[in-house]
Order: sequence, then structure tokens, then C-alpha cells
Amino acid sequence: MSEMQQYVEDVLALVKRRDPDQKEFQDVVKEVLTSILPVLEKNPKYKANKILERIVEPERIVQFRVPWTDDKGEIHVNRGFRVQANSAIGPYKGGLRFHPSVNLSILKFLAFEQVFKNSLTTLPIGGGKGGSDFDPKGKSDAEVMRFCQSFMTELRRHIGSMVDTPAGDIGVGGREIGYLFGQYKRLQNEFDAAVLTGKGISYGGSLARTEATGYGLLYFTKAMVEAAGDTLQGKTVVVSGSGNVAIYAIEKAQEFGAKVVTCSDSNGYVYDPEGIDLALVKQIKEVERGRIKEYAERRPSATYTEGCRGVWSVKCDIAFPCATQGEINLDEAKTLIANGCKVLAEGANMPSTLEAIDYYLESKILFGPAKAANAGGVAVSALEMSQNSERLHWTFEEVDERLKGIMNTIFQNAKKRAEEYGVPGNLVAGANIHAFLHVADTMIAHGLV
Ligand code: NDP
Ligand code: 2IT
Repeated sequence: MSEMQQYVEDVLALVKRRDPDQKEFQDVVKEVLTSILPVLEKNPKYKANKILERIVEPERIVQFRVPWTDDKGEIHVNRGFRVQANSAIGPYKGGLRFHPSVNLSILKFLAFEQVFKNSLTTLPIGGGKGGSDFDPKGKSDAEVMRFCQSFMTELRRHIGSMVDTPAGDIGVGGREIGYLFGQYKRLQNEFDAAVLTGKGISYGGSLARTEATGYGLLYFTKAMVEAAGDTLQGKTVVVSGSGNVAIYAIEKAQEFGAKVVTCSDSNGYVYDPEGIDLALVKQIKEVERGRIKEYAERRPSATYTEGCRGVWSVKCDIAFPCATQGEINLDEAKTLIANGCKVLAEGANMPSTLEAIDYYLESKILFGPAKAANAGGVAVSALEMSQNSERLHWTFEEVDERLKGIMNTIFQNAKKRAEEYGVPGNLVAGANIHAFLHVADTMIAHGLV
């Protein structure tokens, strides 16, 4: 084992020893650190500056109590968190997740991933993530509002447009951002627009932010597929999830001439051989906040299957996991590829297990890893902050053009780095290396802080 291999092993062991129960965090650290080995070998300064030990340790973690009352007057107490992972290249930036599964391991993994993703956007944003184990499902608007107000009453001490700027993620969309912003503004007595992104257009939100992650995923995939001499036209596509990312991934895939035949939620998936009727999905998920099962009840060509993981058994050319972490394991990756899937790009964060990723790489399919492929959302969040600073609104077309440019740049940079470091086609390594160099060199420039 080389000195640098040993260094990586030692840091992975340290992470495990410090937080033995944080499986998601350990996995993401392993993915990144093992893939940047060629950089460490070439540049001993990263080891000399203890960059790995520093980068795996969030700069700050806040955990707090979130008490709120439901519509019957009953009191509930949730946990709130903000993980401020790295501010080398800009204020902490990253979403808030409201989901019963939320814990420190998941938020540390998301915050760590965000540091590298944000670096790839080329925009000046550090990395963070936060959220709560609150479950918005089945709650009234008034309950969600009271929860958001209580959550922000504490969170506001730790954020600000020059400090940390949260946005949405699972369970946090326009409604939640509105309530959070209203409470922040009231408590601070300050209209600090860029403190949150994903805002409504009427109070400083950016056009195309709602669409950005899904559209960006497709811009990235288009660049990747075209670089390999193919197109998206006529391809059969499997999508998981039916939330913000999934909906706008489906929209752009259809615009590019692909046929999307599935979408899902945590209960099950729908298969529609005629192609997903996106207006119906939007009606059910965005307007009615219903379940995807209802799609099959209203659409004669579609069938519904209980259990969301079955979606990976549907034959396709291209797969876009857009629901959550760990949704594709090795067996599911094998099924996808055995059925002819040749392109997989991640809309969700860490949807594939480490073993599944290794299998994609071995199989030489075109693989767009999450931090590169889904960076469009946070990129447009940063553009929202730019517009807030200017006190101006850009047109949808202007934001969308910039998003396209950013996604193309991310693809090109990852591709070039993979070639430069002797692993051509491996965009996992390419993206991690490109992102790491930017963050690590800046950390060194700042001295030991
Ligand atoms: P939404 O809350 O809008 O939608 C989430 C979707 O994923 C829903 O269909 C949900 O189904 C499903 N889902 C959530 N948790 C699980 C689970 N444990 N098992 C199965 N399905 C699940 O979230 P987003 O669309 O915003 O986020 C989806 C993914 O994309 C996440 O990994 C997020 O981190 C990532 N992402 C989001 C960005 C954004 O800008 N919003 C940017 C980059 C990445 P159900 O309704 O049943 O819970
Ligand atoms: O995972 C992500 O990149 C997001 N949820 C978006 C974060 C943001 O700040 O827009």
C-alpha cells in the first residue's frame, strides 16, 4: 500500500471510529476520498496540510429542539439541525430536508456532498445542509406553518445571506420556504432576500429555480450522451420519484424527445407504456399533494405496482433515480444493465450504493454522479442570490441559458479531469478531483482555520 493509500485508509478509519453509526456519511466520504487518490499521490501538500482530516470534519453543527402544536392543540417536539460543512469558497449553502428519516448521518453526508457539488458549479458557495425529522405528509398548511416558524426561530441565529443560505430539499418546497422566509424577516426586522433560495417569484425568487435540478440533470445527460455520439431522441427512460426533481427531469426528457415510462413515490411506482402524462402527475403531486397510485386510477394506459424498488426492473435505455439515497443497490444495478440500460444519471443525492456505482463503472455505461448531474438546483440558487444582490429579476430564458452553460461546464471539467488523472470516462473520479482541487487549494490559501 502506498503512503497516500495508507493516508486515505487512516482518515476513513478515523471517520468510522469517531461516528461508528453514521453509515451514510462513511459511505460518501469513502467514495470521495478513494477517488481522489491520484491527486494525493501527485501533490503531497494535501497530506502535509491535513486536508482530508479537516475536510471530513464539518466546521460547525447545530442541533436544536423544535416544539410546535398541531391543529388539535397537541404539542409535538421535533429535532432540527444545520450542518455547516465548509465555507472555503463561499457562505455555507445547501437545502433543508423535512423527512422522518432525517438524522445527523444523513445530513452530514448531504452537507459533505454539497461542498463538492457547489464547487463544481463554479459559483462562490460553500457547503451545508439541514433539516428536521418532521414529516410534512398529511399535515395541514397551518401545521406546516407553525412548524416552520418554530424551526426558523432557532435557525435564524445561525444563517444570513453572508453566512449560510438554506433552500429546499425533500419535503421542503415553495410553501415551506415562504413560511420560513416570513418568520426570518419578522424576527430579524430585515428583508435579507438571499438568506433563503427557492423563494416565490413575488418576493425575490428566481425564475427557473423550480425547474433547475430536473432540467440541469437533462442538460448534463444530453452533454454526456452527445459526447459519446448518441442522442436522447426516442430513448426509453425510467424515472424514480415524483417530487420536484423527478417532475422537471421528466418535463425536459420529454422535450428532448425521450419517452419516460415510469415515476414513483415511497409506496410504489407507475408504469405507463404510452409515456407519462406529466400534466396529470403535476395535478396529483403539486396541486393535490396526493399519491402516485392515483395516476394509474385516472390513466387507462398505466399500471401501479406496490413497492417503489420494482421500478428498476422496468426495461429502459436511460435511468434517472430522483427520489432518495440508497434507492439502487448492486442487484438493482445489475437488473437495469442486464435489461439494456446504457445511461444512468443521478437526480437524487447518493441514490446508488457504493457497490452499484462500482458496477456501473465496470460495465462502462455512461454514468453521471449526483454531485455533477444534480448541481443545477444549487447553481440556480446561487443565481437567485446574484439577482437578490442586484435587486433585479432575470428572465426565465436568461437563467435557463446560464444553467445550460453551467451544466455543460460541469460535464466538461469532470471529463477533462478524469482524462488528466488517467481514468478516462470515470466521471465519479473526474468530478471529485475537480471539486476537491478547488476547495482544498482554497483551504490551504486561507491558512489553518
Ligand atoms: P420532493 O420532496 O419534492 O420529492 C421527493 C420524492 O422522492 C417523492 O416522490 C418521495 O415520495 C420520494 N421519496 C422520498 N423519500 C423516499 C424514500 N425514503 N423512499 C422512497 N421514495 C422516497 O424532493 P426533491 O424532488 O426535491 O428531492 C429528491 C432528491 O433529489 C433528493 O435526494 C434530494 O436530496 C435531491 N436533490 C434535490 C434538489 C432540489 O433542488 N430540490 C437539488 C439536488 C438534489 P413520497 O412522497 O412517498 O415521500
Ligand atoms: O441537494 C441540493 O443540491 C439541494 N437540495 C439544493 C440546495 C440549494 O441550496 O439550492
